[in-house]
Parts: sequence; C-alpha cells; structure tokens
Amino acid sequence: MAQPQFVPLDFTEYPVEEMARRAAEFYAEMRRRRSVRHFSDRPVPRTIIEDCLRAANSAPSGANKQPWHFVVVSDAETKRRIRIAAEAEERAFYEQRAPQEWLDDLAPLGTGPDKPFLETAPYLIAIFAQRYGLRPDGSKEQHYYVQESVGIATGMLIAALHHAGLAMLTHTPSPMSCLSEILGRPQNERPYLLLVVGYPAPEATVPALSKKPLEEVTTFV
Ligand code: IYR
Repeated sequence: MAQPQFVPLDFTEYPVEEMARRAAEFYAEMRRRRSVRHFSDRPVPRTIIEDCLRAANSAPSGANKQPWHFVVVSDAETKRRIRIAAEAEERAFYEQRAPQEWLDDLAPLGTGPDKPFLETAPYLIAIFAQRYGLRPDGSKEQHYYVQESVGIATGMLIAALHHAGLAMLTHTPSPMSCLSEILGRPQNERPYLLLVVGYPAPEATVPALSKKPLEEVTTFV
C-alpha cells in the first residue's frame, strides 16, 4: 500500500476586509453568468479552453481518481453530427416524450428542438463520467462518488469559462448516448453534460429569470 507523503499547503490568507471584497466581487461576477443560446462563430483561442479545463481538472474527486474525460469538439463535421443527433432527440422530447408539466416549466426559457448553436459555437465540450477506470492493461480501477466528482469539476469548468469571459450553455440532450457513439468513447464512460462555449451573438438575448433569494435556499444553525 502506498505511504502518504505530505508537502506544505500553498495558502494565502487575506485581511478580512479583502476577503469580504473578494467574496462580493466573485458573487457579482458569477451572478452575471447566464445560459446562452445565441452564439457567434468567432474563434476562441484553444489555449483559453485548455486553461479552463486545467482548472476543472484540479477539482476534488473521490480518492483523487478524477473520474472525468473532456472531449473538446471544434471540428465542423463532428459538430454537425452532434447537432443532427441532438435535434432528433429534442424533437422526440418536445413533441412526444415530455410530460405537460415539464413543457410548462420550460415555457419561460423559450427553448425548442432546434439547436443551431451546436454548429455555430466554436467549441462543444462533451463531459464524460467514468463509472470505473481502465488501466493500460485493460483491468478495471474502482472510481468513487463519480456523479458528485464530475458535477464539481463541471461547476468549476463553468466558473472558469465565465471568468475568462466566455458565454456558455449547459446542454443535456436526452438521451445523450449519441455523444458516446459520435465521439467514440469507451464503455466505462457515460455522457454527463454538453457545454456549448464561445462568444455570444451580438444580438443575443436571455430569458428574464431571477434566482431564489439566499434566505430561501440557506439555513444557518
Ligand atoms: N434538453 C431540452 C429540454 C430542456 C430541459 C431542461 I430541465 C432545461 O433546463 C432546458 C431545456 C433542451 O435543451 O431544449
């Protein structure tokens, strides 16, 4: 069994006023994040995406197994195949599968089965959750708290992309098995989320929504 090895913690302590300012500034920045459905085709340097993915990859995970894989799609033909597959699923969802309550809940968002942004945006980041790992010799490696770990990494990726100045959409075409097929992912991975990333279209609008106040979502004991 591997023995633990320790290194000094790299920690910066700020004066309380500076901490308060940093917390308020971060909140002000994060509350401006919106799910964007109108994208520009303007290119975004890949190095920016890479650094955001590095931030996501630094997320905590069960036993530090990092049970995620990110597929960054910029190839036009691959984006087109994803759009075609996703729109077929979405059409079945909106026209047949979705219960009325779900459709009613989506009404304020103004969404529909057409997803042109899947081709317009410069990047689609498909996030896969690894139910177990595969060692180079093909044997299985146990992964832990996979959904939680991938959720945390995805949240950090969203925060990093927004902080960098990019617009995005968390998109969950369901079922998403088409992503595994199109992107040729192995058996141990399940599609988790598709992030659409780029600059917003100049005329982009977003639905007028609000968030629940802190008091409603928090209890201090
Ligand atoms: N996947 C569909 C429907 C949809 C579902 C939820 I829950 C949303 O928050 C938004 C959309 C679509 O992308 O249109």
